[in-house]
Amino acid sequence: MTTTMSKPEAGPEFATAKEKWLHAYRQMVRIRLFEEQVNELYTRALMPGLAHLYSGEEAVAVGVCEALRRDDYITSTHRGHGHCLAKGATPDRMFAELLGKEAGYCRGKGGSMHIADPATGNLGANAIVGGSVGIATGAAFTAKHLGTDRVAVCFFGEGALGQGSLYEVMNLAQLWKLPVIYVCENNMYNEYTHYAETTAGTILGRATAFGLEAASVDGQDVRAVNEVVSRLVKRARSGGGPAFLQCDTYRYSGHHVGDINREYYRSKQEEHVWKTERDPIKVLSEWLRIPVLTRWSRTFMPERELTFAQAVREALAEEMRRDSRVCIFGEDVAEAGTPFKVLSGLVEEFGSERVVDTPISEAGFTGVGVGAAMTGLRPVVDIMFGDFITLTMDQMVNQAAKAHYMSGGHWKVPMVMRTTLGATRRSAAQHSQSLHAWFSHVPGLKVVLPSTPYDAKGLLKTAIRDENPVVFFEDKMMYKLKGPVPEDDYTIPLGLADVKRAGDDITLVATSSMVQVALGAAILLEKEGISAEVVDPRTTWPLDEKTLIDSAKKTSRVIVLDEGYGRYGVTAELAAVIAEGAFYDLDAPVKRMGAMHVPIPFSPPLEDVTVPTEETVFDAARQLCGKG
Ligand SMILES: Cc1ncc(C[n+]2csc(CCOP(=O)(O)OP(=O)(O)O)c2C)c(N)n1
Ligand SMILES: [Mg+2]
Repeated sequence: MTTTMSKPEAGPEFATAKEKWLHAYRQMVRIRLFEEQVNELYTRALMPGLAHLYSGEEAVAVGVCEALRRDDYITSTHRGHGHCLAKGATPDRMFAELLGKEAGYCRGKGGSMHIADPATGNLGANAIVGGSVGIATGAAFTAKHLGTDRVAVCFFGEGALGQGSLYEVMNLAQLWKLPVIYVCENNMYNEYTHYAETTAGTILGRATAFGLEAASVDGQDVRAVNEVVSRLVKRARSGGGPAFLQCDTYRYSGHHVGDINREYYRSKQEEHVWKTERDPIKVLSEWLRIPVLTRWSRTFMPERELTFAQAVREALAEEMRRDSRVCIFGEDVAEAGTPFKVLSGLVEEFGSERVVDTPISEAGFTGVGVGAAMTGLRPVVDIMFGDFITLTMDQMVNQAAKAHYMSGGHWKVPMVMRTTLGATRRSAAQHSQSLHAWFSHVPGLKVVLPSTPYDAKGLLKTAIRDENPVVFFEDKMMYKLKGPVPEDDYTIPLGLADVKRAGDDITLVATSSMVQVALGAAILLEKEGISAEVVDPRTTWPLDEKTLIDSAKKTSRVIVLDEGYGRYGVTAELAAVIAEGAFYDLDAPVKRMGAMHVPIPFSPPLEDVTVPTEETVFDAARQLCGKG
């Protein structure tokens, strides 16, 4: 039977059902081939940053976007190439973006995880899990408010079910009858953790609780996805309100390209079944009775010194052995040992009762950490990227930091938050920030910034033994840095600066990763006859003002370096302390060097100029010493 099908407004018209599904087939193959190219570029080290491949999930993006008009909105995720292409983006500009080029969709400033394309209604991919649920809901609000019949689709992985903001916006969307469809791509894994371990109750139950129209569908069957989404879109366009769609699907490769195959969380057998029996392209080709056109992705394999990561792990292991109250909460901290592998091996020794994998619920598990600390445990809460501390702010600032003082000293909160800072991984602005100044600003929190493996071990052990909250920032670029670390049970007091190199002509006060930069600059300066002293405060609070001021008085010239933003940041505070304490001994104003006041760009050449380097510090120091 021949039926006339049409893609709503601005899309191609299809004379027959077969034509429509051939078009969908091509769209899926296009996405698959695109991802294969990404994989190839990446494995040949031609692509910066990280990419999360969509291979295996094509039927969801294509099934959904084929039910949308070009002017409808979508928001996407870190695994977003398929969404962008299905909504109408072109591969050339996508590749340009992935390579950090001016010709890319975001002029190279966003990269793989942040592609946005206003021309096709794509409000943007987002590297924060659950980060775009508000944006999609807001777009639906605009559509309704302006009297248009546009709808918004919010794509997210089942990992985002752990984020409270999803429930806040679903409540609003239902109360206000907004034309938004929440599409949950359930590929069963939150990185390396099965969703059954992170999801209480049912997925759909979370939407029906708010009265949303809710459905689930085989996400490998593009026709089934398209049919149900078309119904939900029609309903939303005509004022029927929001809906929630669970699409069961599977990702074929590692969590991101280049990720080693981690067999402990899913078996080769499971992968094989999905790839051979449930492949979305195969499913449709069988229905169309055409041969499968795509080639399949290849397998993605691509005195005692310790690394910084090993030193952190050793500190944790020693403290966990010493004190059974010490436990770890966080995303993928157990078998995976975190994406940076910092915690590898701990769950094997201490068990999953003490090394606890959590849902992607930073606010939730940080809050649990605060309560557990108040009632007798000593939790170490792991926030994978420092950028995600934004999600924990109330728990840290209003709860953890206040409990001791506001209870008249009754409560103690012996909790450590470990997280990362630092740019230069081509990870773009939501995975590159150094936000330690925020916590340094809050009385009740101590803030630690280790710069060597030795300091990392000694400071972390002290932090875990502290009776109140400590935030411990690790620069992710330093995890592989090697240095001497004693096997002994040593600790380093918080609030004690360290002179990392003695000098006479200029003081470089530097924190975290900037200590290594300052030491490199000091070697360059030495060749110019300038003797630089490098002072590392090690903690921004408590702050060892005396060591800083004494060094400034000795050398009379100071540069303060920190990877956080220069404006209103740590450098401002340190410079003020030195100016107040050593004013009459200074021969020049204190110079500050930090990250430029821009979101950290994805594009490698742009990213490279946003943070101080050995060369820029060298130039600044020469100038300050009158040799520039
Ligand atoms: C708020 C936040 N927490 C943690 C992460 C680190 N992270 C990136 S992807 C990911 C897993 C996401 O799982 P899911 O939502 O199911 O998407 P999938 O990768 O399976 O497509 C995690 C934990 C993040 N990007 N954002
Ligand atoms: Mg998932």
